[in-house]
Amino acid sequence: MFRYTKAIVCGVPASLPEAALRLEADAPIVDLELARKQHREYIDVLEKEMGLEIIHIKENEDFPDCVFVEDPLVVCGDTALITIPGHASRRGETIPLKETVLSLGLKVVEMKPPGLMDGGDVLFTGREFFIGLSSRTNEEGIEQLRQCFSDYPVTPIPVSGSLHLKSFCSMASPDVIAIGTSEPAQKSRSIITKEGKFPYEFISLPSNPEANCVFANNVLIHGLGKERSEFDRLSCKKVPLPLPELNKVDGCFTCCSVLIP
Ligand code: CIR
Repeated sequence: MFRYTKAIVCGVPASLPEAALRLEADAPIVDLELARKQHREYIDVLEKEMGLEIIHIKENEDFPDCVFVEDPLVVCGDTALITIPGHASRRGETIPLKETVLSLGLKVVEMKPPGLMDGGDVLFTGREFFIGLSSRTNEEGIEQLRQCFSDYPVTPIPVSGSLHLKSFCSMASPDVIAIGTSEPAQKSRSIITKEGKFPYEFISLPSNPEANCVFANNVLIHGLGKERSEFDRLSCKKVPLPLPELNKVDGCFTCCSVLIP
C-alpha cells in the first residue's frame, strides 16, 4: 500500500499568477518565482526522499492551472482515469497527461460527458475511495469512477465551502487520515466514519491546508513547522515543506503530482 515508482508533475506556467482560477477573487497574488522554487523543492523530495522517477510535463501557458496535475488524472493500480475537469478552462490539460499514461503502458479510461471530476475530490485510502461531490465533481463523474475502479467501494461526500474534498483531508499514513477542524471537514470525517467500509484513525489539524499532505514509500510531505507535533506518532519519515505559495490559488501538496505504482 502506498508504494509508488514514478511521479508525474508539470511546471508552473508564468500565466498562473494572473490567470489561475481562485475561490477568493481578492486572494493575494502568487509570487511566481517563489512558487517555482517551492515546486522544485517539492519535486526534489519526491525524487530524493521518496525515490520516485520524475516524469516532467512542460508547462503550457494556455493552461494557467496546468501545474495541478492531480485534477485531470486519477491513477489506481494499472488503470488511469482521464477525467473531464469540472471547470471548462482546465479541460485541455488532459491531452499531455493522456499521452504520458499511454506511454507508461497504463490501461487508460476516458470519462464521458456529462461526467465531471477533479482528482482533488478523490481520496483513495488504499482500501476504498471517498469522492467529493463538489462544484467540480458530479454524480455522473462519481458513477464513472465507480465503474472504472470496480474492485473498490466508493462513497460520495458532499463538499461545500472548499474547492475539493482533499482541500481539507488526505492520507497521512496507511489507515490514518489528516483532517481539518473546520465544520465541513468535521462533517466529512463523520461520513467517512459512518459510511466507510474500513476503520481509520484521524489526525486533526487546525487549518484546512495543513491537512493536505502526501504519503508515499513511507515518507510524509507536510506543511507543519518543525515545532509542531501532530504527526509525531507516525512511524514514517517526515519531511516538512513550507505550505505552498500555490495555496493562494487553492493548490496544495497532493494536487502537484500524480503517483504511479
Ligand atoms: C483550480 O481552481 O482549479 C486551481 N486553481 C486549483 C486546483 C487545485 N487542485 C487540487 O487541489 N487538486
